[in-house]
Amino acid sequence: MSIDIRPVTGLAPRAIGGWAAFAGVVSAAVVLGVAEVVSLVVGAAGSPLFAVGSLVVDLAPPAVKEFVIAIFGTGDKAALLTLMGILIVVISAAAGVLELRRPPFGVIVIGIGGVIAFIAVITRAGATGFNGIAAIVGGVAGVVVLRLSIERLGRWKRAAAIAAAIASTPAIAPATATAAGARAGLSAGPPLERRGFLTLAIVAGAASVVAGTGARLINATSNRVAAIRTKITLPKAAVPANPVPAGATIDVPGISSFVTPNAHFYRIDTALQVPSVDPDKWTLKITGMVENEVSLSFAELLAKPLEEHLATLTCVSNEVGGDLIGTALWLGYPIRELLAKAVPKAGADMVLSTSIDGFTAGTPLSVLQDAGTNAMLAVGMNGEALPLEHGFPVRMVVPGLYGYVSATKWVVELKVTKFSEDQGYWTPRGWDAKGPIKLASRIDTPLSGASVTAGTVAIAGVAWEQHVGVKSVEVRVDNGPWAKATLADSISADTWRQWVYRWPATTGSHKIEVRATDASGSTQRQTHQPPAPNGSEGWHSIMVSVT
Ligand SMILES: Nc1nc2c(c(=O)[nH]1)N[C@H]1C(S)=C(S)[C@@H](COP(=O)(O)O)O[C@H]1N2
Ligand SMILES: [Mo]
Repeated sequence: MSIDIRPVTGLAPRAIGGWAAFAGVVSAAVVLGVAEVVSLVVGAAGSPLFAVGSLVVDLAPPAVKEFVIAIFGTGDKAALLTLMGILIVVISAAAGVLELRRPPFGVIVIGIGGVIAFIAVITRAGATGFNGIAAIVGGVAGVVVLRLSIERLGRWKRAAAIAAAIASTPAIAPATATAAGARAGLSAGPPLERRGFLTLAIVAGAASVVAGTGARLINATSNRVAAIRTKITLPKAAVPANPVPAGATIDVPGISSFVTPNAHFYRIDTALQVPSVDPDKWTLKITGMVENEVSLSFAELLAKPLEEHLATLTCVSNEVGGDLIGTALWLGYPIRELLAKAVPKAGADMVLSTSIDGFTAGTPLSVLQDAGTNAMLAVGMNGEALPLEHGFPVRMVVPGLYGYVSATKWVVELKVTKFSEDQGYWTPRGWDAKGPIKLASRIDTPLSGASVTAGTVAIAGVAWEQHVGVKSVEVRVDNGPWAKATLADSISADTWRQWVYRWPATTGSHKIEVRATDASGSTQRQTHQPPAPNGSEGWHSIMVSVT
């Protein structure tokens, strides 16, 4: 019989307990680190570290709060966080030992920690259930790491016990085993099992600390910018918009609201992480083919006579019937005024706008200079500062052009140039250099596949061709004759128009189609075109069953 016993490694029962405690602390680091990293995607509000702290503050009875403040003074927040840190280490170490001795109670303790983090996150002001995903993913990762590392620790322990037993049997004890150590029960930790445990615990722990710390710094910045944003009071518009008149809206359940609330406004961008731009550090530079380079701070922008305009924004990727469109009340400053200060040179025909995240859009210079086009450097959206994901602190809005060639969010530079020399982000990726919005119409209600009761059914929706305007909308049922829909009043060519057709519905399954005609008299064509390279085309159609 030949047994290979390599040099032994000590593993006393107390050492086992120590390693289990270490695994517990590592799993807590995994919970926090993973949650922090996931928060990069689901929003900084998902970060549990401060959420739990502030939950504790909320729940603490006033007497405790006063006691803590009395003892620690203005250092009370640092004291709270230190105390939390110590508690997390102690409890998670205990969870590790518990998982070794009484599984699955250690895992349960870590799981409860994840649940507390989840509750803390979703109960913070402004947070949503979506932000809570970070705590859930973190909790699951922590539980998995604890379970796996305790299993590996168990394997190491068993292998060490076997090796120790062999080493203490004189007959087969090889010369390499230290007899004293073996007798003390300290011996024999076969390197393979030992390494399996240590690799998992150390790699998981170190990765969580490093990635978690990095993510925490980024989340702290975006939390800080979010806090700055909520404190901004925008100036009143020097040129206010008229309130939306009653005649511009149609009261039919299910129709798109004329102004799209910010929370429901579609979002399209290439940013994995919403850029955090501190307005105090923001500047806009007008560069390129200009007589005078212009530089503008946020305070200078707010000091200008701002204008308010309602405009509908649309994405070129919107499919026929799609929802990548919304209308907002924008507050901003006309870009043509800034260009007039910069004085573009002869030959220039494009403005390449650049976002802080590197995205670019190429917009015809003539559109931005046109006094009849309300191309704006916007700071406000529906009465508040731009939401972070819609370009805070400053973005462009150009009625009549798809977003990809005009609506640069987090904009920091306007370079006056030529289409023959520069390209926006999407142009080399297969989309047209110029993107005027196409005429389109959409049925909002009933939803396709809906079942409705026979009688009068309101078919309603929106139609748009920003900056041109919509003149009429028609509806047809089952390829029958086109019937005129009733249009709401148009408040400007830059916004969509609501329409309704009251249909005498008869039982059965029916196809309903819509088409619009614009102010210049052209009607939407039936032939379907996909979004690339310059916007979708075709009639929106739905099926309904009438009972
Ligand atoms: N920085 C930046 N700005 C951008 C984009 C982007 O990817 N990055 N996408 C554009 C596109 S394609 C559209 S349709 C609009 C969408 O604006 P919204 O997200 O506010 O609706 O933003 C535009 N501005
Ligand atoms: Mo877009």
